[in-house]
Order: sequence, then C-alpha cells, then structure tokens
Amino acid sequence: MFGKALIFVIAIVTCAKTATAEEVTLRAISAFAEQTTYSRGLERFVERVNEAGKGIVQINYIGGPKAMPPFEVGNALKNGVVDIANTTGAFYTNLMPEADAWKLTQRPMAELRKNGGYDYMARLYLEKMNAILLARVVDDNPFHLYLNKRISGPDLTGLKLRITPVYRDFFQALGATVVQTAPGEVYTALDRGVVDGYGWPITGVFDLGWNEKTKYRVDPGFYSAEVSILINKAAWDKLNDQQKAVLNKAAEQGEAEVSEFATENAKETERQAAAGIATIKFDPAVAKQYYAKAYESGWAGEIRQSPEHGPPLREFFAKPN
Ligand code: 173
Repeated sequence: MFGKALIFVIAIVTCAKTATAEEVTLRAISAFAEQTTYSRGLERFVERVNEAGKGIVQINYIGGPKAMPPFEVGNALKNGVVDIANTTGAFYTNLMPEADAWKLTQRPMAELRKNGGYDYMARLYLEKMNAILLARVVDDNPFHLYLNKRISGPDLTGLKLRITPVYRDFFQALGATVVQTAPGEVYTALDRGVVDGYGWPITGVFDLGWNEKTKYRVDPGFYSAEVSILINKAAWDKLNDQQKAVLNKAAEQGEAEVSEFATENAKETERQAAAGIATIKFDPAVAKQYYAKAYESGWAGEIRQSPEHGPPLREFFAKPN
C-alpha cells in the first residue's frame, strides 16, 4: 500500500521535472516605458507567448527604461544580455545604421517580406546585431514636428529641437539646431525651455504628459514609425521547433495588428486638438515640398551612413513616385 503511494509520488515528481526541463524562459526588455503606446506590441506578444507557451516557452518581461537606458537596448540584445528586445532602429544606429531606414518604408511589411526587402535587412540583422527581427509591431504611424513657437513656413532656423536619428537629417535640412535625447528626457527639456519642440509620432504624446508642454503640431506627418520585436540569434538557435512555433505565431499576430494604427492615429489627432494642441498647416504646395524633403533628406542620410546598403534598401522600401 505504502509502496504504491511512494511510486505514485515519485512518478509525479519525475513528470514535473521533465516538463520544467523542457520549458525555456526568455528575458525581454523594452526601449519604451512600460504600459505606454510603443511597448504595447511587446506586452501583447508576451501575453500571447506566456499563454500559448505554458510548459514550452515563457517570457520574463524585465521592463522598460527603468531597467535599461533605451539607447543601450540594441547592444544588450546583440551581446545576449537580454534575449528579446522591443526597440526602434533609431536607437541602435551605432551598431546598424541601416536599421533607421525602416522609417522610410512606403510599402507594408507583408510586401517587404515578399519583395526581398525583409530578407536583405535580415542578413544585416544577423551580421551586425546577431539578431532576428520577429515582428514589426508599429507601422502606418507618421512622425510629426511638435513646437512651442509658431512658424509660418517650413523654416526651422533658430529653433532648437529634440531629436533621435529619425529626424536629424530632415530637421537640420530645414535649418534647425538639434539635440538628441531619450523619450524619458523630453518632458524636462520642454519644461526648462531647453528645446522649442520635438519629433515624435502622432500617437503617444499623452503617455509621458508632453501635452501639458506642447502648443503646436505641424502637419503633415512624415515617414512611418517602426518598433520591432527582436530576438538574439543564439537564444533563437537554442529553441526547438515547438518553441519557435509559439514565438512565430505570436509575432505574426503582432505584425498583423499594425492595421490598428489607422484608428489610433485618428483618435490621437482629435485628442490633441481637444487638449489645446493647435495644428500648424502649410499650403498644399508647401506641404508637398515639406513631405518630399523629409524623404529626400532621410534617404540622403541613410545613403551617407551606409553607401553600400542604402541604395538597394531604397529600391525595396520606397514607392516610386
Ligand atoms: O522620437 C523617438 O524617440 C523615436 O525615434 C521613436 C521611434 C519610434 C517610435 C516612437 C519614437
């Protein structure tokens, strides 16, 4: 009687052991603050993986910039300090200048995954980042210039603007002086009058309270914001097919969800107006020039930083006009 019970207990313990031995836990970090617009894609991804991957693969979400400075995230991923990263190309141009070219895509990821553009970038991710881009979870989400001083045309001479590499070439081409900061420093920079404005997408202005310190948004928007979920190559190679399938499925779902940005963009535009952020609109002809200059200066910057890969990327990413 006793013997049978003992065997039963041993059997349970052994089973539990094999189950946990198979389950892998990956560490994930975000370059954006937890529970804000640009961490949402990763947070949904983590929920999905942890639900579907019970006993198979789990993600331990360490957090955002409180855990690691945003511009360090690319390096941490490359070196395997973390396994999964949620970040944008502009934040790791020191390692891979080409990553910032995602902002210039004028075709959906579904098309780039077929036309060779994704594959071209995938080779660079392997070489330069020791990583795989699992999903682009932000797209169809334009950037804007936000200001506290009125302008009557696209001349930014005399203005000091907060930037990341996303906006550098464009804002400088329009005459601005620029200063790079992480998102977490924008509020203080505005509050102290260190900057007259900043670049940021149409969504997320309210996340860190910048609406309180923002008078104007300049239209039109330009480019397409990119935030992606990356995985370290060595961490990926250690996974079995079942574990990879859980991650791939969650990645596919996440990339498909970028379609939600159309509604989000419209909602946030209204919310900004309701919060008293006035719109500065240029005449149609001037707006057209402004928009064209964004792409012209953006591509010129990419090609200057990567003379080898910039031109082929432009072929894959840009829409012929
Ligand atoms: O302005 C930024 O910090 C930036 O480059 C960015 C990129 C993608 C999404 C949000 C912000």
